[in-house]
Amino acid sequence: MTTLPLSWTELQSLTDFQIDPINGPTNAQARLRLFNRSESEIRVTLYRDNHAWCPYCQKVWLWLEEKQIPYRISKVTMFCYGKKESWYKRKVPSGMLPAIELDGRIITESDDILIALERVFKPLGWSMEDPNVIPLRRLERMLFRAWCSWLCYPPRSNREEQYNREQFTAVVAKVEEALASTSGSYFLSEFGIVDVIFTPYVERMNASLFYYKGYSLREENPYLSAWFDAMESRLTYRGTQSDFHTHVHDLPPQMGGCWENGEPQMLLNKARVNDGPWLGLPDVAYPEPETSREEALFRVLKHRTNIIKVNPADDRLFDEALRCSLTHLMTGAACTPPPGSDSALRYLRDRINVPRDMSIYAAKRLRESLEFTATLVGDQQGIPLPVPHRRDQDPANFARITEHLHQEDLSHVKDVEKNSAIEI
Ligand SMILES: N[C@@H](CCC(=O)N[C@@H](CS)C(=O)NCC(=O)O)C(=O)O
Repeated sequence: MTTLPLSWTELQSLTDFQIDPINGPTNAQARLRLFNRSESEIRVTLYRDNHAWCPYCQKVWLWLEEKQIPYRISKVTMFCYGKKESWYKRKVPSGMLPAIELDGRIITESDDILIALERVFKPLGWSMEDPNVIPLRRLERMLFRAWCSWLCYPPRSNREEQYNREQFTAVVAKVEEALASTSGSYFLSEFGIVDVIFTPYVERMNASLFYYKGYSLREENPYLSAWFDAMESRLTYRGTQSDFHTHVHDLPPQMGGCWENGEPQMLLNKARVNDGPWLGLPDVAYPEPETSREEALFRVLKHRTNIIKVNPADDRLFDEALRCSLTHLMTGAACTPPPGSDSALRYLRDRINVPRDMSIYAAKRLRESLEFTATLVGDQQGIPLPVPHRRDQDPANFARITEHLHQEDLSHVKDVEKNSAIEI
């Protein structure tokens, strides 16, 4: 027994999810952050990528949010998913992210940015150049290098794979030691700059090693586990936090490849991240907010025209299938979508991005409903996600985003084929 899909108007009445992007909690959608201060106080613009994939941008983003510095956000395209904006290349010829404009001066390189910011706005607990911080910054780079050696090069033998794993876990042991040496869960006696520096890559290591190597960083290391929990107690971190599905599919083009080891645990983890169930994965441990379904619905409603437009399926067929999934999301009732819509639903399932589109639990709930609804009519997968690039995510495909691009960059928009991406 299945129910009929609700209309868009009926669905609309089921959510009043609202956040204040400017003064409310940290969120990926804001272009202005004021923390209840006046716009005239703004001295900083942060240039970061559209999709919140860039780890070095997350570092600066988190710092500004923790310090509650009023700032503007200007979003730029990364090479792996589209054409770099020419106005940005005039400011930063390399096109690299992040950059900030501080009192009219452009600064690049995330560490230099943090040093410049702390000179003006005071450090976040400890300074980047504090003697307690410097060795921990070095340790973070050591961990990064060991992770790259294991993940980003094809091993020539099982022995080499094992060696790379041991090299990585040996550095993790040093990280555990550093965390164990303080009284709380953070790297120093309280939350501060070192936690911000470790966050982006430790989050990406947790996702990628789970998926490509069958190794669960967060579950296998008690001090890192407590550190993740402590980070998740902060609304700032939650607003920047991504999930396993997003990271494992955005990292390969950024890193030049991620190599899976084919071990049984890895294969199980990979299937779980791709096909669900997504609730219960070790990418998040704080309790699910009551608003997660309403948030997912709100975000889909806001962008539904584009979501339907970019889906490769026929618009009317997908409109109905999507309403079936959303009906399931909000009522829990099974709603059979039109025959042949299973691959279209999975196409969307695979392209929900956290935190760009919605927060982690909202995305999990939406993916579950898309998958549940698709299963009612078949097991066809969507068009696979590309690996060497992610031009399926080119923001030029999304009218709402292109409105924000500078006029001169609109010239290539009409050349972009309809068929590829979703940004919700
Ligand atoms: N050392 C630089 C590294 C920055 C970096 O590698 N940025 C990448 C993104 S994570 C980038 O802008 N790549 C060009 C692109 O993807 O468009 C820093 O710390 O800021």
